[in-house]
Amino acid sequence: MEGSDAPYGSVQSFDAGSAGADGGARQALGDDGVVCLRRAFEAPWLSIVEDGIAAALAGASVDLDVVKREGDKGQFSFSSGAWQTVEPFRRFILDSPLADLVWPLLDSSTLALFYDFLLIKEAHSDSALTPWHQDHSYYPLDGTKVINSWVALDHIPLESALRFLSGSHSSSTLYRAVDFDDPSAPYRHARPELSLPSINPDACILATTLEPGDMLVWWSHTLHCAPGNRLDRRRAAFSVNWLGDDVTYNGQPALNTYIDPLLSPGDRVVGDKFPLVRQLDAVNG
Ligand SMILES: O=C(O)CCC(=O)C(=O)O
Repeated sequence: MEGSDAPYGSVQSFDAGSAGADGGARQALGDDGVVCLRRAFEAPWLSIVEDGIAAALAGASVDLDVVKREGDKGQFSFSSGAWQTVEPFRRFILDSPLADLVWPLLDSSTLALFYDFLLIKEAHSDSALTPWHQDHSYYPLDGTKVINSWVALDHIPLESALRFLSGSHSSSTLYRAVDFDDPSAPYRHARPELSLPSINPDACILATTLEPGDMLVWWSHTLHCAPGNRLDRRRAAFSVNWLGDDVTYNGQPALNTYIDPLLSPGDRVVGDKFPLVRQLDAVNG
């Protein structure tokens, strides 16, 4: 384990390549709801992601948003579920060490790809903040084995780093989804019966500085947020979301990225859109 990230608590960090990292990292993810795997990807894999970004921004991603908020010099671009049309993203997701780094953390007999998410906060996209939320609030899913693996593509100092409410995954309480564009407006698929997240100012908030290739992994019930990018340079990440063996479709309204019309409530979330990428075989499992 490494580092100190005052004034926040530190996200527990492990060297992705060191033998035995899995046990400690899994424990940290279980305790805190988030863990950091340092040096998870070397430059050649990051360069493949950059090829994917160039292709996505040039039109290969069918779900790309580019937003420039009033008063900001820089744009905020994000894209979801691009792996099916952006070949370098598909290669990174399916051929890099990613799946084998993530699977042991999920404690699941299977690993299915849910979707990828690209986030680019250009220099001085100051107001492109991400409000406190749980990823799970946006998903039409029951179950708890849903994780986000978020790979830093740039040096990310604390001031523009993600923040996590330590242990907030543990009760599996689901909070109401908030609208990222305007957190004071209702999100279109929000469930009004759920409470909005509210963060105690004395709570233990975890954060850490990242280098390109470091990867944060968190549960879909972990509350987190991020500031806008006030830096003079890009702050980008490519994240991939994964499903384990206790996840089923529940039919709640959600964005197309998270829905497969072939699924019915109660179904396992696996198919062409959400492919199974790892499975324990019956003999060794
Ligand atoms: O990187 C960010 O600014 C926000 C990422 C995030 O909250 C997410 O992917 O769920």
